[in-house]
Amino acid sequence: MSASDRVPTEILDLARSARRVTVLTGAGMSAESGVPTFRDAQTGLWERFDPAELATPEAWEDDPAQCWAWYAWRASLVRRADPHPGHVALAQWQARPGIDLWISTQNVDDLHERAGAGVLAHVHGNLFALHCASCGAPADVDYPPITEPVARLDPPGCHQCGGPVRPGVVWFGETLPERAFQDSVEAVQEADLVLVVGTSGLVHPAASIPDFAGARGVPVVEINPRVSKVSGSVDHVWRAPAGQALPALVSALD
Ligand code: BV8
Ligand code: ZN
Repeated sequence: MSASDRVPTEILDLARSARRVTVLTGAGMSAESGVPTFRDAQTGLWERFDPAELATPEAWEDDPAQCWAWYAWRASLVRRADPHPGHVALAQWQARPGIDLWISTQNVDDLHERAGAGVLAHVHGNLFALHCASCGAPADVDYPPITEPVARLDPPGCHQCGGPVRPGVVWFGETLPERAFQDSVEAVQEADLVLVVGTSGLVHPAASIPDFAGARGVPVVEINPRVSKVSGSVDHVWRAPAGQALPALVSALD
């Protein structure tokens, strides 16, 4: 079966004629690289914790050492993960002559970048952008290189004020980086095709970004093996994993 046979015809036609493509990715984009999605049950030591409770300022205030240990574990998972063919396909599409392709991701990992793609926005921040929780100074330290989950790790001290260093991610209850959100909305409004890949559509305001396409009649395609909160408001649904759908789509563009 050729690549174009594996791609739904209407989606392939849209992709072939698109010149300005905006791709919105969620945790499902990293799943086939072995980075668990937010909704997947946490494994091992972190199994009994709800990520939505750990990814909060309250969790950090209550117990910085537990929170820092969770992020050090997640950083070690990302570091051991490799971009999958879906990440590579997006980078290849982005490199095609005459194509503008913007990626806005809810993911805090760097898998898109490590596949060679440029990322317009990390709307929920970046796991590796460490900074001081007290004075905001960028930190010149890194997560400890752990290979197994550790229940508690004291966060390093800021080299400027001694305050605790935190991950550069957006916690629940924190506002999104204004620039990242606005750039993502503009990229959706200027696109002639929007792909929404691997997101449950549960977390706001990121989940509302695809809506800005619909308002202007820009076709929106969801790539997700399961139904999500965005499924009802997109134009085309492709029930397939990102690591299979995106390579099939990009290799069928010619
Ligand atoms: C905000 C960084 C203004 C951290 C994340 C009460 C108080 C305060 C706020 C709220 C409140 N109640 C509600 C809110 C708003 C809240 C929110 O939306 N809550 C939800 C849960 C109801 N939002 C916020 O707090 C945001 N800030 O609103 O500020 C404000 C301020 C104060 C008071 C009020 C308002 C900030 C939200 C950002 C949270 N940070 N990440 C970290 O990573 O540790 S969110 C985190 O979860 C991820 O970044 C991601 O965005 C989200 C998970 O969503 P998904 O990416 O969709 O992943 P998920 O696991 O859910 O789904 C995976 C999907 O992939 C599935 O559909 C699956 O089918 C699919 N899939 C699986 N495998 C594959 C696949 N798809 C393709 N291929 C595959 N192989
Ligand atoms: Zn500081």
